[in-house]
Amino acid sequence: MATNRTFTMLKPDAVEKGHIGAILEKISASGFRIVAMKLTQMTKADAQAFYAIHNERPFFGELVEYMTRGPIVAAILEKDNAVEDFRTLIGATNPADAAEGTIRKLYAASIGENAVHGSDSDDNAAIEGAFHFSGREMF
Ligand code: DAT
Ligand code: MG
Repeated sequence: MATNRTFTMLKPDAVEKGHIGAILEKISASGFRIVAMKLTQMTKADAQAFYAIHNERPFFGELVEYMTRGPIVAAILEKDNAVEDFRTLIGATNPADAAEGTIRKLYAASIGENAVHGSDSDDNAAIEGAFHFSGREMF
């Protein structure tokens, strides 16, 4: 059964450039309710585990370096059809291919540093949310 939650990270580049407020404003204006949220920094082991599905890819080392170089904003978001609607809001993985008005089109520099994460399935939304938050941190 489809759930109504997704998981997101505002990645280190978005935090470094001061885009937290603008991105959260866009997320809220698009009808997502914040269920959980914190500023945190992933360790190398965290990033390797979170992105384990990509560990054979040529960009894996760079991805781990990037995701651990500074703080991120981790959040769980609630909305009808949350996973799919949030993927639409963030746009394509490569900002060069992202639709006008999407978060990646507005704020991402490159495919490697693409500003924001969005879960790609309901199962992964639950796994990724639980990776970052305990039950007492979800509201
Ligand atoms: P998404 O974040 O859109 O779900 P993904 O799951 O395929 O994309 O990849 C995870 C992250 O890995 C992505 O946000 C940025 C990085 N990445 C993906 N493809 C890449 C590539 N060809 N070169 C560099 N980094 C890449
Ligand atoms: Mg993905």
